[in-house]
Amino acid sequence: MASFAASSSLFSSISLRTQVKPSPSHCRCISFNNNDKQTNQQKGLGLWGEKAGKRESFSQTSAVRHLTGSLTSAEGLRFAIVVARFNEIVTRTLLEGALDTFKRYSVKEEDIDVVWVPGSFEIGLVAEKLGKSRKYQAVLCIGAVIRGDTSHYDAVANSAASGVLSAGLSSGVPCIFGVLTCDDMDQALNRAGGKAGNKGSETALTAIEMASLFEHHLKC
Ligand code: INI
Repeated sequence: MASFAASSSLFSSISLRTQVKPSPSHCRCISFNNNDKQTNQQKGLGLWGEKAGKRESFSQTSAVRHLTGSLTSAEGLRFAIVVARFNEIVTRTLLEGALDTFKRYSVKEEDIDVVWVPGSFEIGLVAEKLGKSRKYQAVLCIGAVIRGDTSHYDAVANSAASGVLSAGLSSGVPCIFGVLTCDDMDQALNRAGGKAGNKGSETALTAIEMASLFEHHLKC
C-alpha cells in the first residue's frame, strides 16, 4: 500500500512537471521528454487517449514510455569493480567472469578499474568513494561470504549488502551487488563458474544495464 502511494505520487509529480515546464533540447530527463503525453494532454485527452471515438486502454496508449537500459550500447561506459580478497579462490573467478562479460559486450579494458579490498565488509565504503568520484557509470561489487568459515557470517553478509546499497543511494551511481552469501565453499564454487554458472558474469550484465539506463534515460 505504502509503495503504491509512493509510486503514484512520483507519477503525478512527473505529470505535473511535464505540464508546466518547457522542454530544453539538451536535457534527456524523462520529465521533460514525454512529448506523447503532452500531446494527448494538449488535445484534452489526458492519460486515456481517444482515437476516432475509440478509447485506448492505459497499457496500450503511446503516452506511456518504458525506459530500460540497453546491453548493446555499453561502448564508452566506464566501470569500477571492487573485489574482496577474502575467499579469493571464489572472488577471483567471479572477477574473471565479470571481465569476460564486459569484453563480450564491448566495454574496453581501459574503461575498467579493479580495486581490491581485504574483505566484503570493506566493499561499501570503497564503492561509495568510487561512485562519488563521478568517473564511472556503475560500480560492480564482488565478494564471497561463506557461513562455514565464520561465526559472524550474518554481520559480514548484512554489512556488505547494506554497504553496497548505501553506496549507490548516497553517490547516485548504480552500485551492483555481486557478493555471494553461501552456506559452504562448494556452494560458492558452484556459483563462481561451476554448475550454477558465474554470478560475476550475471552482475556485469546488471551493471551494463543500469549504467546504460542512467546514462541514456535518467541523466539531467
Ligand atoms: N569477509 C568476506 O569477504 N567473506 C567472509 O566469509 C568473511 N568471513 O568469513 O569472516 C569475511 N570476513 C572479513 C571481513 O569482511 C572484514 O575484512 C574484516 O572483518 C575486517 O573488517
